[in-house]
Amino acid sequence: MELIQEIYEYLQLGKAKKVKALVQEALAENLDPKVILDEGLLAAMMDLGLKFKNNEVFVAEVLVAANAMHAGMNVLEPRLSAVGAEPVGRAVVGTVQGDLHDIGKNLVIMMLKGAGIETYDLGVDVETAAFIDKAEETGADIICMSALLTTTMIRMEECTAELQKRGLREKYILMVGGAPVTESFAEKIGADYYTPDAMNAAEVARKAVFKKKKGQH
Ligand code: B12
Repeated sequence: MELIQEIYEYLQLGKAKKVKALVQEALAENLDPKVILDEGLLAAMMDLGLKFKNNEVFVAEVLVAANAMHAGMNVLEPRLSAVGAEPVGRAVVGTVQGDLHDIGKNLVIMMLKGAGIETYDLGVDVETAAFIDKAEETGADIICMSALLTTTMIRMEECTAELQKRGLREKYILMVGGAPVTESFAEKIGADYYTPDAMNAAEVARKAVFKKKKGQH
């Protein structure tokens, strides 16, 4: 069976060790890391998501698949995040309070690192104030918030309000994303940028930091 197809199938079965080994094998065979990610790991996770939505699989199965996804992503990370010497900028990244989904957030981190942006991973279930506190502490340029639940997206709006309250709104580039988030939602809550995927997030973040450094934020 083709390696990418095997990665796809073993990920859905939640076989972390096997997925890890297959991703290593695929890299050894010089397959493009981006293809391994998109057509193997991500395609499997998205299709499993559909099955979950249709009640064809249970949370437990999605959870073991997510573990397998992490195992594969850990192998890919060094290849996707080849960082230059001097960071372009800094970002704090986390999943909002009440939300435990971290696969997308981890991908955003990988891609930001790849774009030369130093990242601080706040993890999941992060209180709004903690995003801002960490940004202040680390001298970050960007705050990146990820949400996968319609019930937790509200935390992003809380962040714009809290930044305003602290007189810091202009100091930070606020980026939001995650499956339920849309461009119009981002606009409505006063965030600076939304992108539908991690690849674009890195590009947009890079450009936004350059603009900010030129005083155009
Ligand atoms: C995996 C998964 C889980 C795993 C999470 C494991 C983990 N470690 O992350 C587990 C099993 C724990 C889980 C639990 C739950 N889940 Co869930 N889960 C999913 C699933 C199948 C895939 C999510 C995922 O990882 N996608 C792959 C990543 C790569 O995509 P992504 O996160 O969207 O990220 C990309 C972009 O959005 C973007 N991006 C992401 N973040 C950011 C941030 C910024 C700043 C930017 C710019 C871009 C960006 O870049 C990423 C890469 O390109 C989705 C289905 C789906 N289609 O989304 C449901 C889904 C999100 N879950 C759902 C639900 C309901 C739940 C539970 C409530 C289920 C339950 N009954 O317990 C719990 C909630 C737990 C909690 N409090 O968070 C619903 C949400 C419905 C809704 N509208 O709110 C979904 C949509 C499934 C469904 N259709 O019903 N889940």
